[in-house]
Amino acid sequence: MIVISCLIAFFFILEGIISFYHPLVSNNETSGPISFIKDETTKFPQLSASEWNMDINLGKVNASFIGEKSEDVSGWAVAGVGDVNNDGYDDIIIGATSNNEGGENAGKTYLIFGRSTALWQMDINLSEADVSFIGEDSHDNSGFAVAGAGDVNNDGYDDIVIGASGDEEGGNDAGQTYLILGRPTNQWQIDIDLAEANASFIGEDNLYNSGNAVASVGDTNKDGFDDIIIGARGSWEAGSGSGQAYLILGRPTNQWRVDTDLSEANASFIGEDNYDAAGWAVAGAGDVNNDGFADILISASGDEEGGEKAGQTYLILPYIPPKINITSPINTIYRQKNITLTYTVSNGKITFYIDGIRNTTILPSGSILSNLLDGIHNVTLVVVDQGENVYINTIIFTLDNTPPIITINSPTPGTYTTNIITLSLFGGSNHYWYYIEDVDTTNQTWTAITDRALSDGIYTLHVYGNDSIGNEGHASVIFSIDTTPPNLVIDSPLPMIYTTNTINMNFSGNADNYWYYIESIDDTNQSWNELMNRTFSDGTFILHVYGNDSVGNEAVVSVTFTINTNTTTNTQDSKITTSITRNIGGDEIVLILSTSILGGLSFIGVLSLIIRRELLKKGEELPPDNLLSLDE
Ligand SMILES: [Ca+2]
Ligand SMILES: [Ca+2]
Ligand SMILES: [Ca+2]
Ligand SMILES: [Ca+2]
Repeated sequence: MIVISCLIAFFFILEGIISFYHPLVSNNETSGPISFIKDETTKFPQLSASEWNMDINLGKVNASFIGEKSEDVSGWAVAGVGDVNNDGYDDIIIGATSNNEGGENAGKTYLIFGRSTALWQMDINLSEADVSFIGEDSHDNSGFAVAGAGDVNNDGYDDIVIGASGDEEGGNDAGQTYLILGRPTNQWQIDIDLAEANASFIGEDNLYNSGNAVASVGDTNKDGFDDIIIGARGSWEAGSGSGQAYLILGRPTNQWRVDTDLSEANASFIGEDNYDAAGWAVAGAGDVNNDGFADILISASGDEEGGEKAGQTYLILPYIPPKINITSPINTIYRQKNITLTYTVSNGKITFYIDGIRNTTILPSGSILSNLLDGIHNVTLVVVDQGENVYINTIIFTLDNTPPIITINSPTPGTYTTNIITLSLFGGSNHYWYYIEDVDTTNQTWTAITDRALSDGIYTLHVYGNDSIGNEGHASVIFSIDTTPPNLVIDSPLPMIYTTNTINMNFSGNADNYWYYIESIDDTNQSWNELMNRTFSDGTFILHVYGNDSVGNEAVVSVTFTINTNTTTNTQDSKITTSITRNIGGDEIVLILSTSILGGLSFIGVLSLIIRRELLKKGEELPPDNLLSLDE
């Protein structure tokens, strides 16, 4: 190693370079003798940042840029401007505020593109800059302040801001600031007139000196566009020389304009007192409170709160409160099981609560809330931003997938013996309609009490109802109408004269139940069964037989018969009257059979027919006077 060190020292001495750099050394230390590499195109290899030391001679650094002419004052302001041609190399800018090419002290600004180490060199004349911008008019002092603008139009190319604090478009020394948007390498050129800038901002009034300081402040409002700040140290808006600084928010390319008056800036900050010179220096502060919003630094070097020209520097912490906007669900009643959750959130960390219970997973906007039961629900989204500001948004909504319950009070299942049927309901619906199968061909409008006239038959009534959001309920009932009384036939006794005392009581027909009574004998109705015999003494009897069907329709028939066991009497000429009654169409039809019995079975008949329009009453004798004799 001693030998190697000696060789290194010897080499350095030969080059006249003593101490502040070392030659590139092959890192393949096992491959034999150390070799020294000297790049012929770069006189000075890159400086080693691991061996910084004091008093490095600027004449021995990597590159330098020399003003074009006397009194140019090049380098009055310098800045890195990021990568304005998006070639991967950051670029630099140099202001020569007193350059005269655009007029006396119009100023000029030079842009030098970044490049690989080997391509930098010392003593480059600024006339060889890649790009240059010339002040518009005499005394503009363009290049008094220069800065990278960040990416104000968010196109991937970094942008440039150049201050010309002596510009007079807005008044004597009102100042103007120019924005140059980044672009591909082949679209840059030298000697661009600043009048061709992509945007410019003109000082509000005389002596404002706007553009005396310019800076990118990053993205203060988190809209993706970097923002810039412009100082106007001479502004007298808040008093003579109070100073002012303007914030210009980034925006899309097509929204930038030249000659925008700074009174149209997005925001401005004015000095507290006369001669504060607020805006003397402006800068992006980074994010000093780590809330994600870029912060702003503005100095007022003339401020006197701490004594004459003690100065004061202001820090501004921009901030947009977090906000959640829930667009679905909304405060309404849903007739569905699944609800889509959609929302927007400005910034911050979201926590979900569904019906008051924290949801452990983050539900992205567009998620489906499923398995919700009918009822009232709420969704709460809480967002907390980096600055621990909290915003809460709660939406209450209702699910109702339950159809209304409809209860048909009338008719009830069963058989009715009336042709007028009352329809009535109990239910919670807003709107009902109904139809009766095989009767109604269209839906019928429901009214509170609806009477329907129906003939005998079997019916199915369907009732529908819906609630206010359209859930539809249905109920039905089957009922029948039977108003027809049963047919009754008295098979025995017949309307005749019996010569025996015991008579079989035999009825038939389609009645479900039969009962009877015999006038003047039975005090009460008699139950009847088949094969039932009754014994009579001689005489004439009136039998009334009743029957009904299962639903209670009742019919009655009667017969008058005679018991005569005295055969001697039969030889006498006697007149015996029997009758049989039928109920036909509501009229009582009575057949009267009058017989004259002469000598045993000989028979002379007289038939009488009477029609009466009133019902026979039980136990009432047939008045002979009422008989209409049809004696021939
Ligand atoms: Ca570049
Ligand atoms: Ca840009
Ligand atoms: Ca912005
Ligand atoms: Ca901040």
